[in-house]
Amino acid sequence: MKCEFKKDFLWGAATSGPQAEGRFEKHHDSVFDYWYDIEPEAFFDRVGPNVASNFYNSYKKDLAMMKSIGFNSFRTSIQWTRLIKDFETFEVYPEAVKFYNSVIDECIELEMEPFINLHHFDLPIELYKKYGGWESKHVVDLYEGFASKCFELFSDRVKHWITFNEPIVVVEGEYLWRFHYPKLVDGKKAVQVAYNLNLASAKAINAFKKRGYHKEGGKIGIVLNLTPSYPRSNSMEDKKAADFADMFYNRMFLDTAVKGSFPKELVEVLDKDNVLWDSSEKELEIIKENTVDYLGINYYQPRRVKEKEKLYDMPTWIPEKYFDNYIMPGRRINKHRGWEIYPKAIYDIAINIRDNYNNIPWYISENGIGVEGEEKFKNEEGVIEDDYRINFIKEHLQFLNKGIKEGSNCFGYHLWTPIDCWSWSNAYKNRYGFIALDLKTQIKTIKKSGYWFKKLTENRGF
Ligand code: BGP
Repeated sequence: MKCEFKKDFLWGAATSGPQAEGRFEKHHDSVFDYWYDIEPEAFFDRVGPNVASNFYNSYKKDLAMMKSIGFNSFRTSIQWTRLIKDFETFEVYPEAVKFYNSVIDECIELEMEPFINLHHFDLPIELYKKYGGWESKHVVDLYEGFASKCFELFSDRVKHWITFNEPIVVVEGEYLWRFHYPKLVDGKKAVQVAYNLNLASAKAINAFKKRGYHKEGGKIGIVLNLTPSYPRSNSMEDKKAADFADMFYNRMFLDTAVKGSFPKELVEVLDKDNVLWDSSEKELEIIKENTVDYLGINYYQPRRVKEKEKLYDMPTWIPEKYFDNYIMPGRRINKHRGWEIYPKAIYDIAINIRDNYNNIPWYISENGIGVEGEEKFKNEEGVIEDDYRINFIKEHLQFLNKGIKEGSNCFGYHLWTPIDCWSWSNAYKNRYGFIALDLKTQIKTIKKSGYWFKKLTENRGF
């Protein structure tokens, strides 16, 4: 059966400022810049974000390469730590404005719709040190100021804005599971951070609305990494456990973004456990009134869940008090990243959005497979033959297509990522791109999947 997509479907890929640009001419550090400076051994091969894929210097060539493999859209992010000179007054660095203007203009010139994200885990370290970062409502207001400055500077040309990429990762990485600096385990703070991130997104949307950018054709959304939660069995206990995981890891952001309120049952549990966030009527009203125009969904892996079996003996509150993760026998796995491959979940997401989230417009903002040691697949012409990536994309597109045919309002598909880029602590271990990067020489070469993608976009399917 032909897997065909509509004419105006968006095709492309996503990266982020901190993972692509490099730290060239950047005067402030993000939490990741700082973490690398103080603990380089935490990063694969001790490679940090200093050069990344050199997008700051090579964006013109890079964007042209992306165009050459069929992109009609592209996502990156504006780094708070590059643009803003003074975090309290929102004074900007003129050279940063020039850089982002030029990236945006280049995208438009090449007819690639720019999707611009405002936060990809890259909080300024100063704001963590001074105020506790996302634990602080003052930082929420500073973020709103930064977002407003971006709208003011670029919204004449940028029509697709994104407030946050994967806010739940800030909560789990920094406050629960210790995979991002400051690597805390603190349930109470985690929950407050989740609330503050929701509030920050709503405040940015409010600012966008108030200044009338919608009238100029602008749209604002959020990018969430959804991990559909599947219970081990149909038992009541397993299902209840999966529901809780879904509530905490997905709906805590999804419900607020689309419906303007937190899942009631989640609030009750957090309250009962004495970890509920500090909130005010006024803030909850802002969250209620400022929902998104569209969603970006990053989909990599499902979450398999079973009822709590292990004794809960954590010194602090964690959501895993109510469920255990379940290693399903026979699951398909990407051994390089340790993530399960389960393409059908993309269909389940499509139907969930159709049925439970007002069929809001959405797109796949990330999907992809990170593979280590791809050079060994190089053919005589020097092209990496990444057939596994082509197959991975095809399988996911088939399920996406089925969801669209059944009425889900999905308008695009972006791969993670256009050009192999730097990852948060895996650095350049696993490669995700359509375009390979030679880290030493910074030479960029289109992979087989890139050539294949061009054909896919020309045929609008396969
Ligand atoms: C997503 C992030 C990306 C990217 C991707 C791949 O969660 O939004 O920034 O890094 O995952 O994951 P990783 O780089 O950890 O392999």
